This record gives sequence, structure tokens and C-alpha cells, in this order.
Amino acid sequence: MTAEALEGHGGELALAPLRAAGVAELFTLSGGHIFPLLDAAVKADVRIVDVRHEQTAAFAAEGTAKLTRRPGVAALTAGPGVTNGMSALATARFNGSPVVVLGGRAPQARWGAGSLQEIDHVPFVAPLTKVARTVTATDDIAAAVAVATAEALTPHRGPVFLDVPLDVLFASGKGDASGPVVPAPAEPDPDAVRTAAEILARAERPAIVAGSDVWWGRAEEALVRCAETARVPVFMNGMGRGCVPADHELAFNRTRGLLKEEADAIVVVGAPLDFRLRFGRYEKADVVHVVDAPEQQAGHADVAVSVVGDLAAVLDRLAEGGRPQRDRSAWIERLRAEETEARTADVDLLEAPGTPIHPARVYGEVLRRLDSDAVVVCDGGDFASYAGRFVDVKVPGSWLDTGPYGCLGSGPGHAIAARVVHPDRQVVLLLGDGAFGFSGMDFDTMVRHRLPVVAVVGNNGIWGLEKHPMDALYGYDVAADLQPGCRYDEVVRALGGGGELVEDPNQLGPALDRAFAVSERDRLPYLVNVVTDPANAYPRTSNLG
Ligand SMILES: Cc1ncc(C[n+]2csc(CCOP(=O)(O)OP(=O)(O)O)c2C)c(N)n1
Ligand SMILES: [Mg+2]
Repeated sequence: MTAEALEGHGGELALAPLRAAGVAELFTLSGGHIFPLLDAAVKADVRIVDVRHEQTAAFAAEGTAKLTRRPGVAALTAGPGVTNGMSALATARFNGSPVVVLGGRAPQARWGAGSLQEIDHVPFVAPLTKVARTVTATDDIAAAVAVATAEALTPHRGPVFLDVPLDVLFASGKGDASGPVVPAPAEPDPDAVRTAAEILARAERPAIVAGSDVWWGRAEEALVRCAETARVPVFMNGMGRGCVPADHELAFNRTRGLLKEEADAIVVVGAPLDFRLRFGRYEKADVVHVVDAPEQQAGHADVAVSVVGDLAAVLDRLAEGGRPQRDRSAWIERLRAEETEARTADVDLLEAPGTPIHPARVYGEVLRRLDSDAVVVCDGGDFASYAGRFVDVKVPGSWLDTGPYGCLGSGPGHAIAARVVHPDRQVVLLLGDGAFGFSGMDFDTMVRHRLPVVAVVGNNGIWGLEKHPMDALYGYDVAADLQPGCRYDEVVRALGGGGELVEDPNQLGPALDRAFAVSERDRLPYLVNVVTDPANAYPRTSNLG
């Protein structure tokens, strides 16, 4: 393929390969160092979404990547713009999200003389990214962006960072407009696949745990085929949620606890063996770990076999080779019975009539109004944990959580991304009151860009996920209280959106109906601020993992 020759300023050279990779939006907050990137976006018809804090720009870029599986792009100005984006970069690293951050940088001709916002970003961004480098010649910009973007998209995916000194970015130069070239996925080692298939085939009580890389690797159909052909129950986390639709007979969510003592084989696909998965320690199970790149293998865990390679290819081979040698119907029926029992037990919580409102009741009312393809975004402590328990994901690519980095404040950026890339789908943002504080100002962004997001705050007036554990450990707590009943809805109204406070459980449903109707009609965010019971703690087995 002969690449199209390109001439222009540094911003145009930077955006061309991203356009070729399908990028259609740029998340940013202004700064003189990055003007050429903004100018190029205007000329190339890339939608600019300007936010109120750079962390929101970078979280929105991550949300875009998660929802579209294209690179998500943020342009951050030199110095504080880049430092403000670091938590979101770390989040993208943990989630394997292909995010491209383009940073401004003080001019290189005067480097060291003390220009405004002059700092070398590369050393502090490098541990968070797959690539972190400075492009020092205008003619190198297009190729550097193409190569970095390819790296972001290559398994194991992750964020990349390039900064371009002001004098290099404003200058004119040449390049070519070809997009990133992503290498073909690695072929898995046949011996490792055979061993994995044998473990699966002889298991009586197996399970698959599927994580974000199944989604990133476009392996969701292979996952369904594998589950159905080999008759294996599936549990999902992160972007894995929905890869087997929640209403599938082999999809499970509430019975993960049974795996610890009862499963005899667990195939973890596309997820790290981290605190969410007991660090890979199960009492009776042989653990098969299927990863998309060698560095994802878990050195800390005692696994029966690691398989490295294209996840869809591995799952297809496991489908065939893992066909059961023994009848698994008793195991599947047992899990289903327990799952149904757990769900039945939850009905009382979801309908809890008391005041102050039980957080689960909020979910009872939200779920009744949720479209099957709604994008659900969660950000918070206990309130977000309830989302993981109650929200069934039926369409892959419609669940956005913070992931294992656990950074509060990701929700508004993710919700902005969701509305930008899915203008026709419901977007529901489930926020703790503590979480609201980190990026709450970006409801202004939703107003200015006419992004109808329905936000629901579980307002318990505390940092619940910290207050309860501290009480339990010390017999008292400190630095764990917020303002009870604080009017976050009024904040959103002051910014030009809609909002209301709910204290009576019977008013929850009507308030949510108004939120969906008004936000859609007026193309505005709407925040339902629900005063919930601070005495309620999410029942969890571990906190710090
Ligand atoms: C940026 C950041 N700061 C602090 C924490 C630690 N932390 C985890 S959960 C939590 C409490 C969250 O409170 P809220 O959003 O109100 O949800 P709740 O637990 O009350 O439902 C805190 C402070 C974190 N995860 N991320
Ligand atoms: Mg709270």
C-alpha cells in the first residue's frame, strides 16, 4: 500500500494516522501548547469535546476506547494538563485500554531556560504507558503517532503517550497518512492448548472466568461457542461483562463464591489473576490461564497451564478439545439453583420499602427502566459494588467500571464518552456521593455538549467503603464523613442540567421517569440525588485485597 503523502503543521500530521484508525473524537482542555491539534481536529472533522479537568478528557478517551475498541484520544496541554491526566492513564494501563494521549510540551529550542509549564513528562508517564516519548522533529510526527497507536492496539493493549514540543508542533512538515499497522495476533502454543483442553475435558465442575481482553480481542462469539460446545458455566468481569449475555443459560454472576471450594477446573480468559479472582487461588481447581501476551502470565500464581495467544483462537480450540468426558449437568443445575436462590433473596432488597432508602432499592427502580442495550457507568464505593451485583449486562460493550485501579472520578468522563459514541442509547451513570466530587464539574461538559446522561447518586453522606471498614478495624472512624443530604442535584441544575432530591422511596420511580424523559427531551444531563441509608454497608469479603 502506498501511503498518501501529507503536508501540514504538526497537529495535522499527528491527527492523520488517528483518522485512518477510525478516530472521530478528541477529548481535551485548551492550552496554547496544543492549539495545532485543535486546529487539525476542526479541519479534519474530528469532534472536539472540551472538558473541565484533564482527568475527564483522559477518562473519556478511555471510555471511548472501551466502547468502540478504536483508539480513544486525548490532547492534554504541557505540564499540569499532562499531570492531571495521569490517574486516567494508570486506569487505562490496568484495563488494557488503547488510549493515545498527545501532550503539549514546552519549546525545545529554549529547553532548560524556564519556559512556562516546562517539565519532562516522559519519566513520570513512562511507568503508566506502553510507549512514552517526545517527538523532536515535525517530519517524524505522523510516523511516531502511527507506531504508538499500533502499540496501543497490539495485545496486551494499553495507553501510549507522545508529547511534541511547541516549536515542533507549530512548524510545518511532511509525513504520510497511513494508519497504524497492528501485527496479527500471536498463535497459541499447541501443546499448551492441548493441556488446557484436557484439563477442561476431564473436569466435572468447570467454570470459565472471562475478563476485559475477551472484549478487546473480539473473542466474545468464540466465548459463547466455547461455553455452549464444552458446556461450561461462565462468570465475567470488567469489559468481559455481557460477552455471554446475562440471560444466557450458562451466564452466572452471584455464585462466584462456589468456585472457591467446588470447582475442579477454572479457565480464566483475558483477565489478570488479581484480587478479584482470589489471586488465582482456588481450593480444588486446576487453573488454566489464557492471556493475550506473555507479560500477562501470572508469576505469583500456581497455575496448571498458561496459554498465550489470540483469545478467540484459543477459545475455539478449547470448545472442541474441552468437550465433556463426564456429565456436567448436575454442576450446571446446582449453580443455576443457587443463582436463582440468590436472585430471589435479592428481591426483598430491591423492593425495600424503608426510609432512609436502602441503596438496593435504587437499583430496583433503575433496573425497571433500563433498556437492554443501556450503557451503564459506575463510579463509587459501596454504591458501585451494588451495581456490579444487580445490573445484568446483556449486550457486550455496555458496562463501564473503574477496573482494578479503582480510581474514583472516572464516571463522568466515561459517561461523556458513552453519549458521544452511542447517541441513541440510554446512558446511566451510577455515582457515590464521594465519587461525584472528583469530576462533578464535568456535568457542565454534558450541558455544553448536549449529552443526555441520567446520573443517579447514592447519597449516604459518607465515604461508605472506607467508613465502615475503619469502624470495624478501629472501633471509630475519621475522615470518612461527607455532608449528609448535600444537594448535588442543585449543583447540576446550577450548571444548566436537571436534577432533584429523593428521600421517599415511593418518589424514586417517578423521579427516574422524569430524569429519563427530561434529559432525552432537552438533551441535558439530569441528576437524581437519592438520600440512602448510611448504616448500610455492602456485604463484601475483602476490602484491600
Ligand atoms: C481517587 C481515589 N481516592 C480514594 C479512593 C479510596 N476509596 C475507595 S472507595 C471510597 C469511598 C467512596 O465513597 P462514595 O463514592 O460516596 O461511595 P460509597 O462507598 O459511600 O457508596 C474511597 C474514598 C479511591 N479508590 N480513589
Ligand atoms: Mg458515599
